[in-house]
Amino acid sequence: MADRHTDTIAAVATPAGRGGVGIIRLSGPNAGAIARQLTGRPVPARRASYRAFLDAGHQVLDRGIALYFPAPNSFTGEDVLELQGHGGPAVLDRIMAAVLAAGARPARAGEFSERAFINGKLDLAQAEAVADLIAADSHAAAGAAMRSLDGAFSREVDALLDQLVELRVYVEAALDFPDEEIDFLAEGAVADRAVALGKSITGLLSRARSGAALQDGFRVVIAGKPNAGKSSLLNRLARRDVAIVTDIPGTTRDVLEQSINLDGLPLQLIDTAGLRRDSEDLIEQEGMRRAHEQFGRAQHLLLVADDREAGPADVAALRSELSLPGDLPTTLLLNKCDLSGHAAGPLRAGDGLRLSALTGDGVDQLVMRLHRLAGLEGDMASTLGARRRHVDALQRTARHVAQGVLVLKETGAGELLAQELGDAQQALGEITGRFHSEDLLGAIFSSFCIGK
Ligand SMILES: Nc1nc2c(ncn2[C@@H]2O[C@H](COP(=O)(O)OP(=O)(O)OP(=O)(O)O)[C@@H](O)[C@H]2O)c(=O)[nH]1
Ligand SMILES: [Mg+2]
Repeated sequence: MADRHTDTIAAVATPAGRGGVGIIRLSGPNAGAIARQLTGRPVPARRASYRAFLDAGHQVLDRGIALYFPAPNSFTGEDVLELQGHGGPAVLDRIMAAVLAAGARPARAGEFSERAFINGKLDLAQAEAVADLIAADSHAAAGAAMRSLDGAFSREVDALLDQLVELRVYVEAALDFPDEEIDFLAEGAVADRAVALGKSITGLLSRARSGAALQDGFRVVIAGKPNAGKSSLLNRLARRDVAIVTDIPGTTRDVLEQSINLDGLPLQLIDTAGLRRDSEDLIEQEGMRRAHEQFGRAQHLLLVADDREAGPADVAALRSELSLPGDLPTTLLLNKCDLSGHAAGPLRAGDGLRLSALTGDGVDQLVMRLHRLAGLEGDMASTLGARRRHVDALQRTARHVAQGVLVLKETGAGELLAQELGDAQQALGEITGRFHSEDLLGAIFSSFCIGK
């Protein structure tokens, strides 16, 4: 366990604004003494005490409930005090001032959760799940965050970590007894175990991806030639008139971003200016430059084309004509099928879709496609709350394991496998914080809000 903190932190834990109740939370060794000072006498452990909250001159600032949770049975693992007063900014300010005058200091963003982590109350993934539960804006995201807060994700990560360590120990032990190394390599059992482990890691990776998609949203940019119907598609998916639609090519000049909840999938949908080569219009040129900027930030591109002008085989040609990035996953949408007379639905060649943004034909299939692309399919009840950080760590873990198997097969060198397994263990351990650096902690907790 890390060194105990010697200072006591305090913050208003309820959101800014007015409400029936406002809560000030304190954590640290002086919480009990501050409770006594503010309420005139000691506050008993784990019992609601109705008290007056006093300043240093014994003036009554508010009356409310004081709750005291002595260490270690508290959220942070330290002595924690909650003062539940009335939820107005001025009254909470005055209580906060009295708390600070009594010796606490204002908490930084995420500092309560950070202390809970340092004191072993939560692992990193659980601490992040606290923030994600609060941030969740769909029932599915809240459910997934709660499962991770309960430790479901961490348990799976830890189980994989145990297997990884076991395999690593086995390999290292074999290396220490070179006489037996030949047998151990020839037998192939190690490679098989590593392959099986790699599969389990990939399985968890795909579930974590779903969780991250639920949490962060799926960022999709809509692009194509002018007048293809990009803004009409945005409006259709958003189910309201977000963007201006006209029959004048070059209607959209700026980048338009819209957060929508697409049947449970949080989507960041970005409409862009139509792309064409020969524009002389400065505003339109700037619009195209901004469109290109969006490609680097998006996870998927919906390439919209007029069904009367383009066909299933034109993706490559459009890509090069419009200078679209080659590495951004892309779905071709042949729009205005009501005018072309083609039936809406999947294209026979390639994985594009035919639809009509005007009539809505084929849009349901696009919605299903987007769910699948975001990794959200099937049973949402078992989705685990996860973040992009976790996805990234699992990807690195899987890569190291796969690389280890490869070098073992190619060179037969157990040392190289051992090295890759060590790196894999390091990457996997970052998720729950079994292995962490101070930088990592700083980056994670500073994104939390104050009072958490
Ligand atoms: N018939 C038909 N018309 C459509 C369809 N989708 C869009 N349109 C029409 O096509 C014209 C252009 O639509 P927009 O949505 O503004 O096209 P855009 O791609 O955003 O155009 P820019 O912003 O200029 O690049 C409008 O008149 C729309 O009503 C469709 O599926 N069927
Ligand atoms: Mg437009």
